[in-house]
Amino acid sequence: MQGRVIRISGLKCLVEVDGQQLQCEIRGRLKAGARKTNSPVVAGDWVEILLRDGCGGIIEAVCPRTSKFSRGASGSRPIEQILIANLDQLVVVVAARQPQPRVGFIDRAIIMAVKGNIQPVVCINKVDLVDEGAVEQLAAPYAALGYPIHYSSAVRGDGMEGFKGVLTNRVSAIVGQSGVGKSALLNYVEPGLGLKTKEIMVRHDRGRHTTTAVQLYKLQQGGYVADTPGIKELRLWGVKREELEMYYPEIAPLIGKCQFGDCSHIHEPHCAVRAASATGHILPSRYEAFCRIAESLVYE
Ligand SMILES: Nc1nc2c(ncn2[C@@H]2O[C@H](COP(=O)(O)OP(=O)(O)O)[C@@H](O)[C@H]2O)c(=O)[nH]1
Ligand SMILES: [Mg+2]
Ligand SMILES: [Zn+2]
Repeated sequence: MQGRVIRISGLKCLVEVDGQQLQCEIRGRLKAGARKTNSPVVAGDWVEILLRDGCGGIIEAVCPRTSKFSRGASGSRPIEQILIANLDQLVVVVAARQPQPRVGFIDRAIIMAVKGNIQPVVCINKVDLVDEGAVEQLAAPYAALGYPIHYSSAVRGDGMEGFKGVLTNRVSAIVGQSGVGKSALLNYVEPGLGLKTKEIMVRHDRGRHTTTAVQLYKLQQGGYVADTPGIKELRLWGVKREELEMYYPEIAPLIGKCQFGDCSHIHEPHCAVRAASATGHILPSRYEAFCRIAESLVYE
């Protein structure tokens, strides 16, 4: 039988099979290959299960993933942590203020979505806290690049029907810094969820193993959505330093136009990217985020 993994915590796995939820265990040999990816079975996975007499089942195999949202796991060893698989879209939520938007976070989330074959969508929440001009300024770079953008206030209700529409009949995950309103947005869409807002992150072991339980919720209007709590830092995974430029649609067309073929676009003379950012063709905030992210990556 086939089912979709709804939640995984430790060795226990909740799988939806024909509309029923089933507690499953993971076959030992699936875990053996886990060292490199850390993620043999993740929420969103389609799995083959064997029913057990009595109750529950055993996950025998994981079907190939059509998309995945990953990050570099925390800790010093570089390993991939797949947060969720088989998503149609990644909704990157940013607050107009409180907390102050971090361009770097938005860019990293978009990069990991594109890399993982997922459509990124930007949602600017808490529009009730600022004037229209400020919202437009925040949205401008992403609108210019053609990413879908939504505006919302989970408190005042602006844009909430539209937000609901974005999720309908799709499999989505919501990411964003803590406090941007992810849980509040989902509670509005599906009041039955009763997600806690203002949640406090639980950190163990000096913060190295931040819990990142991801759960997929089924929506009444059709579709699934996952809340992703506790992502403070979104470390890129599997993006080489020299590849980063391809994930910036405003930089990619300039590849090959710098004086040096291996230009890093950070300090070299006659750099087409630096020139474009000096004239405003590339927005300064995006260029700064590019430089900061580039410095965190290694050449291969
Ligand atoms: N003013 C305002 N506050 C909001 C909005 N959405 C959420 N909040 C508040 O922001 C805080 C954090 O929300 P929460 O949903 O827990 O954020 P999360 O950490 O991203 O899940 C809570 O106190 C919410 O009531 C909004 O659109 N406008
Ligand atoms: Mg939350
Ligand atoms: Zn350059």
